[in-house]
Amino acid sequence: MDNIKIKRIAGEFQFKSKIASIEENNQGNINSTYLLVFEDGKKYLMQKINANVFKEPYLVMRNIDLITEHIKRKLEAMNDTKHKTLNVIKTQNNENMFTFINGDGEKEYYRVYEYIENCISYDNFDCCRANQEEIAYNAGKTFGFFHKLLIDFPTSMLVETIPNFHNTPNRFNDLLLSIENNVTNRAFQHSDEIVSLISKIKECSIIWNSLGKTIPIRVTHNDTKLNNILIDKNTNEGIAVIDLDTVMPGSFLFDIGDGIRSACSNSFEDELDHDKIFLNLELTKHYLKGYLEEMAPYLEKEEIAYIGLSIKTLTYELALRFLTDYINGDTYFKIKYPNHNCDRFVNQYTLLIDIDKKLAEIDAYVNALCGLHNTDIMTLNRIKKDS
Ligand code: GN1
Ligand code: MG
Repeated sequence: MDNIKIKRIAGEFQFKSKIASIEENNQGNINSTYLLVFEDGKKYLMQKINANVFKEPYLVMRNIDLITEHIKRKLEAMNDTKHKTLNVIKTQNNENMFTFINGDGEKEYYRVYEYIENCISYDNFDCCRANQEEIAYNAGKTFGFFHKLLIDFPTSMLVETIPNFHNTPNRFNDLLLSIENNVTNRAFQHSDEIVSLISKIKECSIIWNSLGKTIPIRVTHNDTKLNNILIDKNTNEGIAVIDLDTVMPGSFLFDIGDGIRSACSNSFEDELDHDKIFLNLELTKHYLKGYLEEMAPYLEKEEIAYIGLSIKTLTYELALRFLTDYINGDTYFKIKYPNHNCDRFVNQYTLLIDIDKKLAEIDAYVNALCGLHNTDIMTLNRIKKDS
């Protein structure tokens, strides 16, 4: 998007100063993000919401308003000035989003957040080799704290802005449909892997099929990539959870599984060197320790029991999604080169095979940790009795 258009749209928001510089941020696979620096030194992030993915952007913003207000109230009550949440800048009309009608008569949706200073976000631990373990622990702790802050928020107040987002059996059906349609003639490039994916669907449907039954419905983030945490540059602590577009009713397991898949993989999501693609077990343990220190007392037995499986399931699901998008002709995820989705699929598939080999050790670690940190006697006793 050109700078003239960005400035024209920024003019719709309640800014007091003039834009000094504009820089595009390429981290996300869905929305487009621009860092705006103003002449008075203040910084903001302007985002164009991907309306192909988020069909009802106003409802996304409504969810975000509700949960950020809740988080602010909670932090205030706790006298917590360290943690932060997103702050939406209003438009001149006092709305939380601006709708722009482009030359083709289509609606484009823009919003602005205050920039949170002194923080950094990492795509994965490869970017912070020096203190990986500390950051893994802090990343788990940050999402755990996020869950804890929202534990009393009524799930019924949130709209499911992308229905079935983590419905793994549905994602599997989408893959089958893409193969059937085969619009790009790419469907049979990965037949062996597809056969293997078919063999895993039963196990990877357990969490979804238990949701609302043995697994409680919670308020969840649903996109817990490592780069969705802002980390304090000096202390390495997690300061804020960002990218709140997919906060919806879900399972904590979606967030734990996706968080570890993203953060504790040894490689970026499009790395193709097989030797580099594996789950780092040590980092996984640090991540889990951080998460469970915050959340163990609040988890149901079934949630604890499926933590290992959630890492496998969420990796499986993303492998399905990348492959489906590749076969469909790259209509969902932003790509940087023609085979990008294919490479992302191969990466997640390779990671999935590695995770499978490590599940027993992860489960044993989780069980040991929950015994140690579960301070809620009732929950602890129930876990012991049932296991
Ligand atoms: C997308 O926008 P971003 O990059 O944070 C996607 C996630 C995927 C992720 C994979 C709304 O997240 O579900 O796990 O890419 N978000 C949406 O990199 O589909
Ligand atoms: Mg996102």
